[in-house]
Amino acid sequence: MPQGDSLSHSIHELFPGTGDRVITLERVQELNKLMSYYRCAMMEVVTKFNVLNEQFSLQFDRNPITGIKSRLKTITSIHDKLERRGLPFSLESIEENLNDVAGVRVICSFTEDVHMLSEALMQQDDIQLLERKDYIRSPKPNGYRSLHMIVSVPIFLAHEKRYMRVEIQLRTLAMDFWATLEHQLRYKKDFDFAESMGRELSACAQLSAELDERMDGLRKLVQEQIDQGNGVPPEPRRRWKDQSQNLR
Ligand code: 0O2
Repeated sequence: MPQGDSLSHSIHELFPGTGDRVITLERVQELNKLMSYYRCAMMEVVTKFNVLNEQFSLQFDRNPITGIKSRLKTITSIHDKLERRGLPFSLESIEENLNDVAGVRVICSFTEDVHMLSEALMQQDDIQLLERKDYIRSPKPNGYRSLHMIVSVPIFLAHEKRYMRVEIQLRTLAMDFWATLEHQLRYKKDFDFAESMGRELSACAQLSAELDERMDGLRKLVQEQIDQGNGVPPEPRRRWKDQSQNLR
């Protein structure tokens, strides 16, 4: 096999699903660079949420965030999404047409935390909101609930400041439980999802919404008690180190 062919072959192996388009080494390097910019933007957003969580936990003695997940779309999935939309697979096209190459999912304790965190994030003056979809106030017909935001966030490189788009999904534990299982069930291959199963899933979404409402109600009651001075002062928090000493 001539050298050029073998290079092109191995690059296609590296990025399966990119069809028979010619991919040069230079293009691969540019693509890697773009993906690393998205990774940096994702890290910026994750840090912003970690800082908010830290500050909130100091101020109110509880964590509004129970977990943060982040992911970069794979090259194959970027390629497929552009192809489905009839758009070219190029660096410009990726940046112009895709909002979800970098994704951050923030799992919150309570529904109120979702809205509080999204507002706190948007108050930061380096971040721009490009799109906001509130599937909590207006759930999708199948029952899916989450708050989605597309933001543009600056990353500071050695000689350049660059704005990158990041998709943020904020949801409660109950919303995440439903969405994760729904995704697993719905995306099983070679399986036709019956209408009755769709109705059952939607009923489960309703249950999870009720669970959130009741937990929000409990949280408000606890807060009222604390505000009235009926709270028992919390025991000083022990660190893992202290507890292991007790075990000895
Ligand atoms: P993955 O693997 O999570 O990335 P677009 O973002 O342009 O493709 P749209 O419809 O404008 O399209 O986006 P939308 O409604 O903001 O939803 C995009 C993402 O939200 C999805 O990404 C899912 O992560 C999540 N989502 C939306 N609807 C549902 C749903 O009904 N069930 C579940 N479980 N998740 C949902 P991807 O690309 O589908 O997947």
